[in-house]
Amino acid sequence: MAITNFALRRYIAEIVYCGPGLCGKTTTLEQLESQVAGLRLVREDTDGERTVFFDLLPVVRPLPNGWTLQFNVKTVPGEVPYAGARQQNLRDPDAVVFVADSHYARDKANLVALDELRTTLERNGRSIEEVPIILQYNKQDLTHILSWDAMQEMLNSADWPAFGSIAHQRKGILPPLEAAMNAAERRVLARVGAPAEALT
Ligand SMILES: Nc1nc2c(ncn2[C@@H]2O[C@H](COP(=O)(O)OP(=O)(O)OP(=O)(O)O)[C@@H](O)[C@H]2O)c(=O)[nH]1
Ligand SMILES: [Mg+2]
Repeated sequence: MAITNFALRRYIAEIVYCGPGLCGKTTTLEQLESQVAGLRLVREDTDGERTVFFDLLPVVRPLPNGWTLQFNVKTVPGEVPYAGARQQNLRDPDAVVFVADSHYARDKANLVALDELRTTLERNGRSIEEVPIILQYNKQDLTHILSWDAMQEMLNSADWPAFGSIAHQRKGILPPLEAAMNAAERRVLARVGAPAEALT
């Protein structure tokens, strides 16, 4: 949700990581935290290793006009019982990274999660077509994975930007975040009617 804080000269954008349970959303944020200096991951309620409400990683990017853009990068729990938390955390995202599990046995789980993302956004009065979506095909290190083409055919009829990753090895996790940040930045600056120099 785009917010403008005039006192801090800061815009705040929200990037939400979705995907089926155990696909690697929290691992992605944990590894991003250890990769980029100054980032601090906040874990809001966990059940063992499972996310119950959300994980939050604030990332700040300077803008040319002296303002800053803060991205609140969040994961939502992927497990079926936590639909309420997903609904709350997906009220008005500026970009979504959909993390898919590349293991061949998780094909249905990916489809169910993507379908639920679509209906959750709709219940919140948003259409998936109006939200920038980035796909992150995680667990590329596993032996029994679906091919890139099979993943694309299954999940990407909309031709969203797609990246492969091995989150626990810190591989491939920056490009999806960068793509989401760039999309969210364009969207936020357009929505808040930022001064022209902020867009240069
Ligand atoms: N082999 C492999 N394992 C991974 C990868 N990424 C994450 N994992 C493992 O998958 C398990 C689940 O990862 P999490 O990051 O907790 O998954 P999550 O998507 O946050 O799960 P929920 O919060 O329950 O929705 C952990 O044991 C991770 O170490 C990967 O790229 N390859
Ligand atoms: Mg998690």
